[in-house]
Amino acid sequence: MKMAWRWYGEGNDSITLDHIRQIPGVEVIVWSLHDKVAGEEWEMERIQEVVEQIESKGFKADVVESVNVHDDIKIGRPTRDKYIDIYIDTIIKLSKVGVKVICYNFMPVFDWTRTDLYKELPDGSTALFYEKDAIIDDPKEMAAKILDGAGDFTMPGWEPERLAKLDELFKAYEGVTEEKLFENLKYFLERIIPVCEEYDVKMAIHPDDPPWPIFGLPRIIRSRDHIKRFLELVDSPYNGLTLCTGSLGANKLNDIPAMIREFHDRIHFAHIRNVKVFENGDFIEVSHRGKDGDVDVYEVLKAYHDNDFKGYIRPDHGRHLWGEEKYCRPGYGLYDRAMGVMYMLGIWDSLDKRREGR
Ligand code: CS2
Ligand code: MN
Repeated sequence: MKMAWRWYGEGNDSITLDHIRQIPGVEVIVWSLHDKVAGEEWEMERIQEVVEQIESKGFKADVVESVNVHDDIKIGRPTRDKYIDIYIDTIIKLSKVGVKVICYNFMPVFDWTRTDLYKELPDGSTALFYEKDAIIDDPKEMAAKILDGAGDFTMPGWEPERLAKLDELFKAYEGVTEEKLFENLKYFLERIIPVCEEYDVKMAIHPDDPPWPIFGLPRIIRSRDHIKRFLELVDSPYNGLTLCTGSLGANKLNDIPAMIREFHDRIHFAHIRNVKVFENGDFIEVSHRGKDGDVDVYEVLKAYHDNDFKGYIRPDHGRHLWGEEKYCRPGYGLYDRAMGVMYMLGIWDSLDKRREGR
């Protein structure tokens, strides 16, 4: 296992590489060119600049999250080939600077969706919250609410440029059923995976968050059966998973340790996040400690450890603590995620010792 940390880049994250250096055990920085919208070309100079920043502080830049997929690819429009060519160009460039894993998602229109970015927990901290009844059926209104709540930060997947064209996008998705979305994903994978094999870059799809359809749009990476079907679309180790316990964990029917035991050889990147799911289906993100929520983080890590997991692990969202919500990105503060790293390393180290029979 290699411990990783998501960093939004210089001038785009209140947390610096020097902060991250002081968190024990973090070896890899998960990065991206966050100003790039889906379908835009990534210039080699920009890529090299970030990789140099990361490496100059002693980290590896092995994981990119995300290279976003243009909606035309998800919709299956004729223009998709042009965008797939650009995607392939980015994969090849990233391989040249030593990137090993690319995380992406295939959610129509939106990335993760929440109704409140700063919901107060009983201990006074705040966290991302999803209230089923507060999902506004009109996605435009919902988007405005999310962007308003995010303050000055842009939210990945909720870029204002894209949202300005929301009506048009929703129209284009008419007729894109779950079946069609699977077909379009297969088309995309059949073109990119041979390139990934040649250049040794593993693709790792992120599950849908929340793991059910919203705004009438289909979502296809959300349960064991959906994931199995996905892996069979192109049966190559390069067609793999980012297994996010927070996304899948919002549906209590998902047995995440069992999924890890079944799919571990196709999991390249593990996102560890804990969520507390309420009776009515609402959920809130909580500390990484298993007892604080409904994700049994110990069993999750044990499933990886038992299978000698060699991929990357990062703490996913955390709560905002000690006033940091004033300046950190929603879900991406320093303190709770740093504690999450230590909690995970504590479990991992003790599993190592147990294996040695100590
Ligand atoms: C991330 C996702 O913040 C998060 O929950 O795990 O936004 C993730 O980066 C994307 O879905 C991957 O494309
Ligand atoms: Mn995640």
